[in-house]
Amino acid sequence: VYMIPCPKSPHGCDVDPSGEYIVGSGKLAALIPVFSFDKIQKAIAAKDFEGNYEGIPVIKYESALHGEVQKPGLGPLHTEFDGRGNAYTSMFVSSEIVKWSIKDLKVLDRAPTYYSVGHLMIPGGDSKKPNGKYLVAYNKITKDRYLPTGPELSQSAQLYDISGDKMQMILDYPTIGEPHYAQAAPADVVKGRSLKFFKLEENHHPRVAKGESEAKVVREGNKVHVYMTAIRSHLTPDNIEGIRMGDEVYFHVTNIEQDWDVPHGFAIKGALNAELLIMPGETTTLKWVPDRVGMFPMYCTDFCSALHQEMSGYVRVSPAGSNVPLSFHTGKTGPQNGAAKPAAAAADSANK
Ligand SMILES: [Cu+2]
Repeated sequence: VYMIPCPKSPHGCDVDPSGEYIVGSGKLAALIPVFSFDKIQKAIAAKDFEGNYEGIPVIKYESALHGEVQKPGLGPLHTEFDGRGNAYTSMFVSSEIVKWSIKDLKVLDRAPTYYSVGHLMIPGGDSKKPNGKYLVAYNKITKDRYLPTGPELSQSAQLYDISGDKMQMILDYPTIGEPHYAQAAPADVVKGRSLKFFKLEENHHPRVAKGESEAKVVREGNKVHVYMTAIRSHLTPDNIEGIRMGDEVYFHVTNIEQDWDVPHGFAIKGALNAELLIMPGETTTLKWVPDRVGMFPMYCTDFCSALHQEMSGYVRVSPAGSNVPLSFHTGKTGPQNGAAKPAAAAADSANK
């Protein structure tokens, strides 16, 4: 490890696409130092140090320096690159984006931001192959920009077209927070590589129910495992009795949909941990420890169709030591003729 001095209070440290130039942005500085990786290597080999800081050698500033961008503005924070030899630095204090040439360190253009830009982003702008067509400025201060909504104001961002010599603002919009190191990529990087759903036949979850006929409720001591399926628009089973105080209930919910964009959710009233969000073909487990006797609604928590609210059911919790047998069924709301045996109930569900 080595250190290099950098004026003043360095904030962002950004490497250009070639890997040779390292931009140090001192947030209180009125210039931007650009260091050279080659020069740093040579300085280390030649032990070109100016002392050490707690045992770490400090490389001489001049020995590591490629050069300084003079009068870029005030308060440089972060730098992104367009892949055409240009760098774009956010200037917090003077509230602008400054475009400069990496090779000769000349300022080429400047565009105001509204106000006080922090991070900025060019798609792939900190990679080896930037897609240098657009730049987004993420601003920290928005006073007077939008309707006054109280002490907290919306943040703002600006989209610039940087394909020409001059930056051109093409969109100005409110955003959330000031996204830090946001990334963007051309759509075709993602398109075609996106999974639409998990194949049910490839689901090897030990508690999967691949169809409603496999749905069941199994007691193992004080642990009750519910093998549940979710499909538009019901849960199977949606009626469970015989859970007792002192039980730990595990809902293993399989979303048996095999279609794109049909996640189901699962929650039960009184669960202290998160609800589930289950992708098509996936099995996910929610642990629930009932804290009182009574009826507890359970329901899908992700809007899945116009009949979304039909995806609900009830669990009855009996007192500890109760002799209410474990039973489950689907789609029946009235009292049953005696307690259905689990196997019979499963067959019953399958026939529906
Ligand atoms: Cu649903």
